[in-house]
Amino acid sequence: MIDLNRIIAGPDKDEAGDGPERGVATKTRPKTKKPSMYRVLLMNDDYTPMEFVVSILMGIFKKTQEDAYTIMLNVHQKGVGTCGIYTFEVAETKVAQVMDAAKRGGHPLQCTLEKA
Ligand code: TYC
Repeated sequence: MIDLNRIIAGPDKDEAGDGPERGVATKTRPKTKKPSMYRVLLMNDDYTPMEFVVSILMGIFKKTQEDAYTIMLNVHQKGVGTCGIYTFEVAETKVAQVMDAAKRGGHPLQCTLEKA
């Protein structure tokens, strides 16, 4: 049978060992790049109840009650704080879940993400 690849690209090995390599480069490197990570931030405001923020941190960010209270208090005192660091899609989903819960609860709570 006629090998079309040899006709088009030439032999893929330098069989004679006396010339430049020919053929199509097919070397691949394993896909091991680490995904970019994103920090999910919670903003303070004067109206959202502390208990609501704690419930968000427990329900959406899977924090214990103690950790949730600590994070909430940190945001309350400093103005902004980190809820967690995730891949983009996870971070984006959590921000959307917080904003949706805040809207449904009638609270002005704001949540954003930034590159970690
Ligand atoms: N500052 C709010 C209050 O005093 C509580 C609060 C904490 C609101 C954290 C938002 O991200 C927040 N009720």
